[in-house]
Amino acid sequence: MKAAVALSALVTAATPALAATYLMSESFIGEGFYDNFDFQAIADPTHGRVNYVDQATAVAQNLTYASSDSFILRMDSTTVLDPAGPGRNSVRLRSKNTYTKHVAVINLRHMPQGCGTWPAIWETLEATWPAGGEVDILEGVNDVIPNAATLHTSPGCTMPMVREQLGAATQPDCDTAVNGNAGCGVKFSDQTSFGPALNAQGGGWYALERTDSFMKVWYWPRGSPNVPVGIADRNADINTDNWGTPQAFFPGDTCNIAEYFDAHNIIINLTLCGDWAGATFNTNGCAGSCVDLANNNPGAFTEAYFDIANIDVYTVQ
Ligand SMILES: *[C@@H]1O[C@H](CO)[C@@H](O)[C@H](O)[C@H]1NC(C)=O
Ligand SMILES: CC(=O)N[C@H]1CO[C@H](CO)[C@@H](O)[C@@H]1O
Repeated sequence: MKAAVALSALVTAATPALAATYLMSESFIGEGFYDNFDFQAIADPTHGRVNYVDQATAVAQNLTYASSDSFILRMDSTTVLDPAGPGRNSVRLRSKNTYTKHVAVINLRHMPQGCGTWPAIWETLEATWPAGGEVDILEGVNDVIPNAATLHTSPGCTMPMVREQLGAATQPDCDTAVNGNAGCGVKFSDQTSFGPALNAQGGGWYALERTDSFMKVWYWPRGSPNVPVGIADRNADINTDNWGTPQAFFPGDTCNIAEYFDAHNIIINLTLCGDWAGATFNTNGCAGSCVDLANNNPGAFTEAYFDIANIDVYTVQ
């Protein structure tokens, strides 16, 4: 194994022509989220105990809040719900723009935590799902660590189980019709990549690089000595070749990335219970009923919020 790693390092060093330099094309900070994302007041497709509200409601109830250096997105944590009525108010945002080849850097200070919560930052084109593919950058339920990054596709896109990444592949087939839409996931090696541990250290950075021949997802904890040059300073240009081994690497050898993935929106959503968080609530160590908690214990959701410092999008220009 050691020889193989050394060889690939040599190959990389010998091919500077492939250097992946990107320029910042968009940057979302504070109020910028209102200009560049739509609020989706839709029924939760995953049957969660939430009620996605529109922008006016979110602002009026302070479920979203923008300052000069922060954007907060949370679910309601004060209301006891009528069990026969709609779910807990929450927010689902979708970027106005779509992206193909790009790098998205997400600087998170805090992510939603708590039993029953199911937060996600991901990319897809909902109109053509699953034909246009789905890339989950940050997703999980019930505070279970670590984070997993996952692709979901139409039939015919697979990943080798062993590849050059820090995380561990969970299964090879990205097809949504296989294994109950588990997708071809990669569990991160860093246990601080999700939930309370992420929040305790002040968050960190997630980055997705999408090209026509591969995807990579990196994660760097706040304060890590490995945060690449240009990330914390938000440089106008970045070179992903200098970022080291990613947590998740999705090569294109047995999955034609350009064919399986359309131009994607960035989506940020926060649901409760439902198809995943509800189904695994007890096995994930949460007591009682997820829906009872969601209805009757608003105080259980005071930590169920994203605090996003910025999302920067880089493209090849
Ligand atoms: C809205 O939320 C922000 C961020 O959590 C907080 O600083 C502010 O005080 C809240 N405003 C109101 C009116 O509660
Ligand atoms: C409720 C909701 O919109 N859930 C979506 C959140 O994000 C994941 C992707 O990680 C989707 O699969 C869910 O449908």
